[in-house]
Amino acid sequence: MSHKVLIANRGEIALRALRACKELGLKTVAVHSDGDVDLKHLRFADETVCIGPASPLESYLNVPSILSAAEVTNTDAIYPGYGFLAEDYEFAEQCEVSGFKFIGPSSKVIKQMGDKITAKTIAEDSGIPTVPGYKDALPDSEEDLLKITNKIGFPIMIKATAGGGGRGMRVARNFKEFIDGINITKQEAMNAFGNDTLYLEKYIENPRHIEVQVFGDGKGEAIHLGTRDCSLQRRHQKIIEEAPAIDIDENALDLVLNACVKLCKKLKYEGAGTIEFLYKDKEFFFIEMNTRIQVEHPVTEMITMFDLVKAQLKVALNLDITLNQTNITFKGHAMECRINAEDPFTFVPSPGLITKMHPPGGFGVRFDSHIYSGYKVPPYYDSLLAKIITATNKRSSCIKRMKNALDEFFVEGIKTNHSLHLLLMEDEVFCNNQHDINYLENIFMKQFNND
Ligand code: MV4
Repeated sequence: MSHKVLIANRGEIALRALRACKELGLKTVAVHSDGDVDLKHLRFADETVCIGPASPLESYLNVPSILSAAEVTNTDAIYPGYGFLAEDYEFAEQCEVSGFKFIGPSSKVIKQMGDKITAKTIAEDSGIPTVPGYKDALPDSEEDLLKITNKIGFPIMIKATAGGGGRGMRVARNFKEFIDGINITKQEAMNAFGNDTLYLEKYIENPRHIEVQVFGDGKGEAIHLGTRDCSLQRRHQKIIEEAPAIDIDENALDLVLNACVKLCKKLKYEGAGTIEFLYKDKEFFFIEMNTRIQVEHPVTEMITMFDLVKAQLKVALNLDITLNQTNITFKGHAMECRINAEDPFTFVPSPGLITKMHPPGGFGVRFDSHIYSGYKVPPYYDSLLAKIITATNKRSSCIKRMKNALDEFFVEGIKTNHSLHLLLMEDEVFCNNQHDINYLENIFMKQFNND
C-alpha cells in the first residue's frame, strides 16, 4: 500500500518532513500560500497546492482550504509540523472526520494537554513532580484568597488554564499585586482564549528550562529520548537548545524520565511529545506538555540517532516500528543555534532578499534550512531561517564546532542574529553552563543597552 502525505506547514520543518517522507517512499503533497511560491521543498514534492493568500489566517491556518487540498490530491495523512494547526484539537478532529490521518496524538489528548489544569492533573497522576499551588476554582472573598496565598507563599504565579507558552500568566509578589493580578489575568484570558479559568503556582525564580522528549506508538508502548536544555531564550522564543541537559541531579532525573514514560503509556500517547519542566536546586517541576514535534528536535536526534520525524510518520501510517527503551542509547552532546531574520540586538524582524548565502558544513555539522541565495524571506511568517546543529562527544567541543560553523555561515541582503550567536559562544556564563531562563534578557543583553 502506498501512502500520500500532505505537509501542512512551510519553511524548514516542511523541508524536514518532505525529506523524511521521501526516505520512507511516501508520496508528498506540499501546500503553500501565495507568498510562498519560492519555498525550497516545493521543488521536491510530488504535488503542490496553493491554499490561499500570503496571510497565515487565510492559508496555513485555513482548515477548509487545507482539507480541500487533501481531498483533491487524494491524501492519506496530514503532517502538521510545529506552530500553525499543530496543537489545534479541532483541526485534528476535522482531519479524522474527513478521513485523513492526523500525524500526531488523538484530538482528545491534544485537547487535554491544551487545558493546563487538566494537563497538570494528568502529570501528577503519573507521578510527575509539579509546582506547588492551587488549581481548584478560586473563591470570591479576599479572606479565603488570603488563606490560599498564605499556604503557597509569595511570589505566586497566576496562570490561565487556556494559556501556555508564556501567554496568560503574571507574577504577584504581595497580596495587593495578587488581587489586581487575578482580575487582570482573568480579563486577558477571557479576551484571548474565551476561558477565564485560572490556577496558581509558587513562582520559581530563575530556573532552567529542561524538557523531556517522549515518543509513543498510540497503543500503549512509549519511550523517552532524554532531555534538552532550552534555557537560553528571550520572551519565550528559544535561541539556543542542547541535548542532553547537563549538571542534572541523577536521582531526580531518573524519577522524572520514568514518570514521563508512564504518562505516555497511560494515555496511549501517539507520536512525538515534549514534557516541559522548570529545574531549580536539583528539583524538577512540570509546567506543560507539547503534543507536537518541536523546533529543537534535531539535538535529540543527533545524540540518539533516532529519527523523530520518520518515527512520527511510521506510527501514524502503521508502518513497521517497535519502540524499545533499551534500544535507545545516548552519545555525546548536540547544540542548536536558531538563525532568525532579525536585528541581532533589537530583535526587529528583517525580511527581504537573500542576495548571497553560504551554509556551514563538516563533520558533526547539520544545517536544517530552506534558505538559498536568491530566496526572498517573506514578512508574513515566523523569522526562523535556519538551524545550525553541531554534535560532538562533549559540550565544550560542541561550542567550538559551533563557532566554526557560525564563522563559515553567512547571509547577505538581510539582517540575522548570527553575530549574537557568535558572542554567546564566547560568553563565559553560557560556556560554563551557568545561565538560566532569564540570563539572556536580564543580564547578557544589558551590555548592548546604550540608553
Ligand atoms: C513558571 C515560571 C516560574 N514559576 N511557572 C513560561 C512559559 C510557560 N511554559 C510557563 N512559564 C513559566 N512558568 C512557575 N510556577 C516561569 C516561566 C517562564 C519560563 C519558563 C520556561 C522557559 C522560559 C520562561 C520564561 C519566563 C517565564
